[in-house]
Amino acid sequence: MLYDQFDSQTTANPADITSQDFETSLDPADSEAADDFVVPTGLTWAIDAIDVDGEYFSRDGEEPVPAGFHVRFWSNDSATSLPSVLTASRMSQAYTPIGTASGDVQIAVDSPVVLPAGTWWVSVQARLDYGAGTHQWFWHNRTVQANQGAAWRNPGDLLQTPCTSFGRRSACQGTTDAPDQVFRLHGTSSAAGGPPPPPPPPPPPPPPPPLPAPRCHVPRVVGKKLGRAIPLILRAHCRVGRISRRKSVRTRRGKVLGQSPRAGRFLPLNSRVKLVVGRR
Ligand SMILES: [Ca+2]
Ligand SMILES: [Ca+2]
Ligand SMILES: [Ca+2]
Repeated sequence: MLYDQFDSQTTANPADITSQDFETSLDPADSEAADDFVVPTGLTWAIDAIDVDGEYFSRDGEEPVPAGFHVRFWSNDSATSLPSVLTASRMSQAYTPIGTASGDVQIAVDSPVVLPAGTWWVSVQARLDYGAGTHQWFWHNRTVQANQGAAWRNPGDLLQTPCTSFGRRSACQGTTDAPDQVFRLHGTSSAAGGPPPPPPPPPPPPPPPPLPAPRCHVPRVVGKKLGRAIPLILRAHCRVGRISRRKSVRTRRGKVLGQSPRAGRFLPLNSRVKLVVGRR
C-alpha cells in the first residue's frame, strides 16, 4: 500500500458527496470529488489501484451497478491548493466490492499511473446512470484532514452550488466537520532519479613483475662486415671487445672471421665480445 486514509468515516450528515458521471441527459448533474496526497521526496509512485469508501442510493430497491469508475490524477495548484492540471485519466475502470459494505470498492488503475515526488490530487467518479431508479453513488467524507481539504465541482451547475470549478468540498457542500474523503492507494514505490550509480571502479591491477635485468645476448656476427657487426653487438646489450686482425682472402677482408664468446650465449649486461676481422 502506498497511501492510506481509509479511516475516520464521518457519521454526521452530510456523510458523503455525489461524484458521478450520469447519462448524457443528466450531464449538468455530473460532479467530481477529489482529494490530495503527497509522494515523498526522493520517491516515484506507480499507482495501480485505489480503494474508496462509498455508498449507493436507489429508489427501486435494486443495487446500482456502475459501468465503471473514472480515476483522474491532477497536479496541485500551489496558489489555491486545489486540483490544477489533469495529469492522467483512467476512464471506466474495472472495480470489485470491498467487504460487504455496499458502495465500498477497489478500482483498478490500468495502466499504473507514475508520479514523482510532490502533492497530487486523485478524483473518483462512478460512471452510473441515474435512470428510473435514481441510482447514485456517493464518496464518504472523512473527519480527519490530511494535507489539504478535499475538492469538488459540478461544472453543469444542476446542483446549484458555488463550485462549477474545483473548490473546497466542505464549502461547496456547506459542511465543516468532515473535510476529506476516505480512500487509499495501492502500487509500488521506487527511488527517484536517473539510472543507479555506477559500480565502484575495480581495484587497479597489481603492478607487473619487474622486468628481468637486461643481459648481453651474444649475436651472431661472423661473416658480417665490421660496420654491421658493431651495432648488432651494442643492440644486444653487449660491448665490442678487443678487435684483432688476421690476414684473409680478399672477399673476407673487413668482415668478422671469428667471435668470442659464441653466438646465443647469455652473459651479464655489457659483456665484451671479441672479434677477429680479416685484413689484407
Ligand atoms: Ca455524464
Ligand atoms: Ca461506505
Ligand atoms: Ca486531503
